[in-house]
Parts: sequence; C-alpha cells; structure tokens
Amino acid sequence: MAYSDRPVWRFENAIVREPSASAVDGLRAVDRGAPSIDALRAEHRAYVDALTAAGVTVDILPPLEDFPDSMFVEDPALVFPDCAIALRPGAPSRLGETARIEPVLKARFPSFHTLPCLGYVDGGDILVTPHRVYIGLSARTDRTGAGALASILADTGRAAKIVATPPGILHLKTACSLLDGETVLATRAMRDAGLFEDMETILVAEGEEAAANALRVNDVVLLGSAFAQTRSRLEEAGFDVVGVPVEEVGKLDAGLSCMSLRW
Ligand code: CIR
Repeated sequence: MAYSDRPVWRFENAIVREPSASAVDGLRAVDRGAPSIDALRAEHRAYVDALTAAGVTVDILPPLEDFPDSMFVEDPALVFPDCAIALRPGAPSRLGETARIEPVLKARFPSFHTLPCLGYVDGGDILVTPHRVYIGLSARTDRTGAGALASILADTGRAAKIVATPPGILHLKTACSLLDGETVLATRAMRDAGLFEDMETILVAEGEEAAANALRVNDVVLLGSAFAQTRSRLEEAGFDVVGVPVEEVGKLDAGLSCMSLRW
C-alpha cells in the first residue's frame, strides 16, 4: 500500500551543504587524483541551480572543514515531508556529521527520530519508492542499523525492505535510482541482483555505470552530463533529462543523490 498520495519524487525543499576546502581529501575507494576545489564548488553551484530550476527551494548550509565528506548531506539523515530521521554513517570519519545536521532538521521538521546508538546506516543506501523503502546492506550499512531504521519507518507508517547491495558497490543508490512509480535506472550488476522484482529497469549504457546515481526531481531527471548514451535511453523512454556536471564529485565516489536531502 502506498503511504502517501504525493509522488515520492515530488520535492518542494532541499538542504545542501557547501563543499569545504577539505573536500578534496574526501573518502574514495580508488584514488583517481584529488578533485579540484574550484571545480567541486562549480559542480555544487550547478547542482543547486538544477534543483532550483526544477522547482525546489534550496537551503544552503555552511561548509564543515572538519568533515571532508560533509557536502554529501544525504548520508547522515533521511527525510520525508512529515519527519526527519538522523542516521549513523558507517565511515568513522563521517559519524560526527549527524550531530551537525540534527539541529538543522529539528528546526525544520514536525517530527524527528534518531537511530539508536547501535549499528550504522548511510542515507545513500536508502531508496524510497512509492510502495516501500529499500535499505541496502553495504560496507556502510549493517543489519543492526538497517533493522533499527526499518522499525522507525514502521512507526511512521512506511514499509521497509532490507536488501543486499551487490559487493563492490559503495551504496545502494550508487548503482540505481528511482525514475517513476514503476521504473528504476540501474547498472547491469544491480539489475542482475534482482532486488526490485516488481519494478521495470532501464539499464545505464555500458561504460556509463556512474550514470545510475541519477535524481528524479519533480518533472525532470537530473543525470550526469557526460552520460550521453544513457541520456538517449531515458529520453527515448519519455523522460525529460537535465544534464548536471559530476566529474569532480565522481572522484569522491559520489553523484547526484548524495548532495541533497529532499522533501
Ligand atoms: C564517502 O565515501 O562517504 C563519500 N566520499 C561519498 C559519499 C557518497 N554519498 C552517497 O552516495 N550518498
């Protein structure tokens, strides 16, 4: 049963956090060179502009120098129109980001929940669809954290499904994103994992795996601007695509969902 009549990709508000100068030292699985801070800032501005053009009011939080990955504000929290849930990021260097976002959320949401001090969940491992909230187990999200989050979600009237993110993928949403009520965009590895048995899948083009972290916002799909073949696939399927540059954030294993909390 759907928990709301409002489409889960309909967003009026978003929170982002400006990249800190330390962002160039952000975590990455494979070092393809440090991103340039100026280029990171430019990508962040383009992202804010794309959200704004899609009809979202964007609140920009100041940078946190002590937390190089804090521009990826999706990871320490999960938000819905009616409530916010503070999470516990699974990377030790990111755990303290939660305390920095908590007051911001408490001031904006009518209801606020906290993951108990056991287990870990990164927001990048959560895919919200109209019928359920998928929680992907990963190197950052463990069973204890996922179970605790599922129980908070149940208290808010939402069904959760805990799934296993295929190995070698940072977050569940690194390799998939919601396009509409019936469709996800996914890499072949994610499609083959068979996690979304009741959803149609549009595959990203081979060699464009990073395109899978796209972001459906209101009437458009934000997609990394370098991913021309995936863009054609989405346009052929009838989606209105807006390209956003993500080359530098890609060096930090991040993409388009990671840079905002949306409701
Ligand atoms: C990290 O490894 O935590 C950051 N460098 C990238 C976080 C990406 N966030 C996301 O996919 N939600």
